[in-house]
Amino acid sequence: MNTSKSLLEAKIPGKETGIEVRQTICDICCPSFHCGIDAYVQQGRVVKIEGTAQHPLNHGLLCTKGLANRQYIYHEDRIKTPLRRVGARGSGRFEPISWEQAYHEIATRLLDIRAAHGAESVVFFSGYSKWYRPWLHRLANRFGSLNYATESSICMTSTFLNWLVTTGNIMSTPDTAHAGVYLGWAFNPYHSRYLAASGVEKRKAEGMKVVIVDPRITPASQRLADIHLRPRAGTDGALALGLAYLLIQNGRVDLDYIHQYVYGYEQYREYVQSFDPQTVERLTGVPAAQLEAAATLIGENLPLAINESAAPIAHHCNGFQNYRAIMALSAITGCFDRQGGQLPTQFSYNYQAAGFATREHAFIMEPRPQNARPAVGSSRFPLWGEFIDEAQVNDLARQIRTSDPYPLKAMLGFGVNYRIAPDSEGLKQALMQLDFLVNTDLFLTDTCKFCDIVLPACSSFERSELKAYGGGYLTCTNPVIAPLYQSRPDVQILCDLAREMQLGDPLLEAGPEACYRYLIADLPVTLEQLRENPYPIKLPHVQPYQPGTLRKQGLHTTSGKFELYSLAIEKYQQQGLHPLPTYQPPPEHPDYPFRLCSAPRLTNALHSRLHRVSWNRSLRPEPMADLAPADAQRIGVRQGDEIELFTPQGSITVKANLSAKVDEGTVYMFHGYAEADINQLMSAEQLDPYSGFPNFRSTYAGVRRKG
Ligand SMILES: Nc1nc2c(c(=O)[nH]1)N[C@H]1C(S)=C(S)[C@@H](COP(=O)(O)OP(=O)(O)OC[C@H]3O[C@@H](n4cnc5c(=O)[nH]c(N)nc54)[C@H](O)[C@@H]3O)O[C@H]1N2
Ligand SMILES: Nc1nc2c(c(=O)[nH]1)N[C@H]1C(S)=C(S)[C@@H](COP(=O)(O)OP(=O)(O)OC[C@H]3O[C@@H](n4cnc5c(=O)[nH]c(N)nc54)[C@H](O)[C@@H]3O)O[C@H]1N2
Ligand SMILES: [Mo]
Repeated sequence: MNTSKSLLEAKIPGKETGIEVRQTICDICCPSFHCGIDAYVQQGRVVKIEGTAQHPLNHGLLCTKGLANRQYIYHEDRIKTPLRRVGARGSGRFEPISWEQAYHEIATRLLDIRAAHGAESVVFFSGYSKWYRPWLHRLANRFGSLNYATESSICMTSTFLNWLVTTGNIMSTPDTAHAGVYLGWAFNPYHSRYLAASGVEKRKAEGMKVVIVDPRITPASQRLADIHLRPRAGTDGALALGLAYLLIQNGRVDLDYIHQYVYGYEQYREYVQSFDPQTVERLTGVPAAQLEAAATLIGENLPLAINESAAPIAHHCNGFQNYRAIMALSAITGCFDRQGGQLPTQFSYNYQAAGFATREHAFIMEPRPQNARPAVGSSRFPLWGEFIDEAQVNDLARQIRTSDPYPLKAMLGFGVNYRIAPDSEGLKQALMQLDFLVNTDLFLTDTCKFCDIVLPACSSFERSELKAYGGGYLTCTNPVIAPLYQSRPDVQILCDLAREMQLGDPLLEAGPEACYRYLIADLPVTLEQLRENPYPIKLPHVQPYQPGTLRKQGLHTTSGKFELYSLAIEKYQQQGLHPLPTYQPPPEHPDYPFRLCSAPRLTNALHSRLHRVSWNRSLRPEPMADLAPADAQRIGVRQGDEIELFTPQGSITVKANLSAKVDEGTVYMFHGYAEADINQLMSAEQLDPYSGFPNFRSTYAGVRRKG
C-alpha cells in the first residue's frame, strides 16, 4: 500500500514542471472498489500516479494493482486502431480499418444475421469489466435479443440468485459496525478486497469476535480469527448445517423471530438433525470440538454478521445450496434485517449500493423485447431462467455446438476472454464456429486474435465515467488524458453502433452524455456539478437504511418471509432441485486423488489482465501451484519442480510452490495464464444445477512430477 506521499510532492505540481494533477479512478479491479487516483499529467502523458487523499473510498491508498496503472495503460499490447481479420480465423492477421468501416461492417453483419436467424442468435457478451454494462444490456434489448451475457454468470450472480430466491431482495451486507460476532466465510480481503479489512480490524479491536472459515491459513485467519475453521474446499454446506445443528441444540435460535419472519423452519430443523458434529467432522475435516467452540462463540455473542464471499462459496457443484445453508444462520439467529446482522441492500448503479436510486433499471428495461426466445441456459438452469435476466455463459458453448433450442450466430463482445470459463478450449472452439465475432478490448488478447473485427477501447484515464460509491456518493470523472491511439470509450462505441444500426433508440443515438443525464435525472445533482467536482459528491438526501424496514413490510418472496424452505425452488423438484439447503459432497474420482482449488486471489494478479504487466508479474513470475509439503513429499516433488496438474480434460505444466499454509489433499492454482490455463482442466459438465456455476474450486485432479 502506498500510504506516504512522494518526496516530489513539494515540487509537483508547479508551473515550472508543466505538470497538472487531475483526478480519475482505477478500473483494474472490480467496481466494488475503483479507488480514486491523482494522475500527474505532463504534456498529455501520465508521468506519475498516487491515491487520492480526498476520495471517500481509498483515502489516498493504492494497492499493488492500482499502482501499476501507468504500465497498464501504456502497455505495448494496446490495440491502436479498429482491426479487420485478413487471414484465416484464428491466424491473428489483421488490417487496420477506420471506425466508420468497422461500424458499417458490424451493423451490416448483425442486421443480416438478425434477419436470417432472429435477434436472439446474436449474443451481447461482457467480460469482467462492467462500466458500460447498462448500455450493452440496453442495446441487446433494443436489438431484440435476451442474450445479454456477462462474466458475472461465473462470478457473483449465483449469490444474487440466492438472495432473490430466499429473501426476494438482490443482496445483503454484514452490519459489521454493530455486530457482536463476525463470521468471515471464505473471507481473506487482504488478497482480494483490501479496503474491506479495516472495518473488521477496527471492530475486532473493540471486542467483536471473529470466526474465519477458510481451508487455508491466510492473513485474515492469522490477524482476525478468534477461531479458524478449515473445511475442505466445497464442503461449506455441511459445516453451516453443522453450526445450525449446534445453535438449535444450544437454544441459541430466536423462536419469536422465526415464527414471525421465517418460512420452513420445521422441515429445515428436521434436515439439520443429520449434521451432528461427528458427521460434520467426517464430511468437512473440521474437528468436532472446533465446531462446538465456534457454535458456542457465535451463540454467546449475537448479533451475528456474516461475510459470505461470492466466488469461493459458489464455485462448486453444490455452491448455491452451500451458500443458502450459510445464509440460513442469519435467519435462525434472528439476524437477517436486524442491526448488527445482515442488512438488505439495493444497487444504485452498476452493482454499487450507495443508498439512492438512479434510473438504471428503466434505462435497461424500457426497450426489453416482449416475445424474444429465452436466454441461453434458461431451460437447462430453470431457477436461473426465472430470476436472472441474463444468459448463463456456462451453457453458451453447448448451445453454439448443438443449436438447441435455437442457433447462435454472432457475438458482440466487450472485454471477452475465453479463458474465463470451464473447458476454456471448448468455449474457444465453439466461439470460432460463429459466423461473426467482434471483441472490444484495451489489449490485443488471444480472444481478440480469433475475432473478425477488433475494436480498441479506452482505459479509465481516457474516458468519462459515472460511478456510485457506498455512503451516498456519486461522481462523473473527466478524462485526464486524450484517448490513446484511436481508442474510444466503450459507451461511445455502443451509442455509435445503435445509431449505425438505426435501431430506433433516440436516447442511445444521442450519445453517452444524454444517457448520463437520463440516468441521474431523479437525483438532486446535475452532470455539470458532478463534472466540476474532482471528488465524489455526497448526495444530501441519502439516509442510512433502517434495520427491520423490509422485514416489517414483508419480504418479496411467495410466503412474504425468509424462506428456509423455498417455494420458488419447490416447483423445480422434478428437475432435481431441492427446496431445503441440502448438502452434496464435491465429486471424487479414484484416479484423481487431489482436490484442485482454483484459485484464491493473488495480490499481484487480476484475472488475466495483469499477467502482461511487468511490475505485477515480477512478484510471481511463473504460474505456480501451491501444495502442502506432506503431499509434495509423498509424490516426490520439491520446491520449484515442474509439475503436471491433470484431470480427464487435460493437463498443464506449472512450478510447484510448497506451502505450509494450505491443507493436505488440495492443490491451489490461479487462473488466466495463457501458458498454463487452469480452465482447460475444468469440466463444462460439472455445473451447479441451480445456478449453472462451474466447479472451479473442488475439481478432482492429479498432480505428478514432470519428467
Ligand atoms: N479457474 C478459475 N476461473 C475463474 C475464476 C476462478 O476463481 N478460478 N474466477 C472467475 C471470476 S470470479 C471472474 S470475475 C472471471 C473474470 O474473468 P475475465 O472476464 O476473463 O477477466 P479479465 O481477464 O480481468 O478481463 C477480461 C478482459 O477485459 C479487458 N478489459 C479491461 N478493461 C476494459 C474496458 O474498460 N473495456 C473493455 N472493452 N475491455 C476491458 C481486459 O483487457 C481483458 O482482456 O474469471 C472467472 N474464472
Ligand atoms: N488481487 C485480486 N483481487 C481480486 C481479484 C483478482 O483476480 N485479484 N478478483 C476479484 C473478483 S472478480 C472476485 S470474484 C473476488 C473474489 O475474492 P474472494 O471472494 O476473496 O476470493 P478468493 O481470494 O478466491 O478466496 C477467498 C478465500 O476463500 C478461500 N476458499 C477457497 N475455496 C474455498 C471453499 O470452498 N470454502 C471456503 N470456506 N473457503 C474457500 C481461499 O482459500 C481464500 O483465502 O476477488 C476480487 N479481487
Ligand atoms: Mo469475480
